[in-house]
Amino acid sequence: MTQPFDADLLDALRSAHHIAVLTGAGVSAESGVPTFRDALTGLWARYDPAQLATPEAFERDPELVARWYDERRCSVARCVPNAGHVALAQVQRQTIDRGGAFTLITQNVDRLHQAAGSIDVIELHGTLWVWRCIDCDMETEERGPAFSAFPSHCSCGGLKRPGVVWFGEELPRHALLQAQRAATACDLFLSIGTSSVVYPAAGLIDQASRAGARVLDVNPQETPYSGRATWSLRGASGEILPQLLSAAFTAE
Ligand code: BJW
Ligand code: ZN
Repeated sequence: MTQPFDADLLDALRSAHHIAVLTGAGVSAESGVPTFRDALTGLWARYDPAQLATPEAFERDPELVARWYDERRCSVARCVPNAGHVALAQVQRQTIDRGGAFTLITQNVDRLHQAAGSIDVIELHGTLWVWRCIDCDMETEERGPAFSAFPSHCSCGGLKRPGVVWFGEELPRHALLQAQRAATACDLFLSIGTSSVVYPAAGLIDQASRAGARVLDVNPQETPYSGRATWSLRGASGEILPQLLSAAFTAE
């Protein structure tokens, strides 16, 4: 059943000059991609994801960390975008078609937004699909089957690591700058499916709000920002976003 949405929210979706969106792992949950904090199941259950997603973990045990990321890469390869990804791609097209600006910023490493048709996606935490040699920095797109050796090696002999951003590492500067510009320039900011605890990404919500944007938070759980959002919708993004779109664009 479609829930009633605040008329101001529907109006903001239809008329905002610049919509910026920050997504997190929750957006991909309904595609079967485990959220970051739920990514360790089965044989991996005894590890803490925050301990594996560090350069120190890779230095200490490159085989273990490379295996974890390669398993996640192969599992994401079997996933397809869900209705939440598709809805965000639609809002982007609609906003651009009416002459507005739209910026999609993601913390996700699965590229399901791009698979759903979103364009110019800003990837703050890199991607599982590109691996990089720790010696010569050569990047390779890895779309094939599971690696046969862990860690795999570059032609120069160096170890290949996933092209994601680990705790303690700097985010890609250009991507972060673009994201911060959008957060401070937009008049509507959507925070979707993120626990909002990992910085600097989580800080974008406050930056947008301080710069005057109205903020929508969509998450089945409370987040540190829910109380400060202009609108807070509790539920799965794959259900709420299509309903929101249909309410905004078919009830005019
Ligand atoms: C649904 C749903 C459904 C479920 N629908 N929703 C300031 C203050 C405090 C600490 C720091 C700070 N600045 C920096 C730090 C340190 C650190 C940090 O933030 N630590 C905190 C944990 C305390 N940050 C960093 O280290 C960053 N680097 C940095 O700042 O560098 C500075 C520097 C400058 C110059 C030189 C050198 C350094 C790097 C952060 C990198 C984060 N990387 C990861 C791993 C990527 C690879 C991988 O996937 O393994 O990115 S960590 C992990 O968290 C991943 C995610 O992108 C990120 C965010 O998680 P996300 O997306 O929010 O997922 P979850 O699982 O946490 O939450 C899912 C949500 O979905 C939940 O809320 C559910 O309820 C919801 N959900 N189903 C909608 N159907
Ligand atoms: Zn190399």
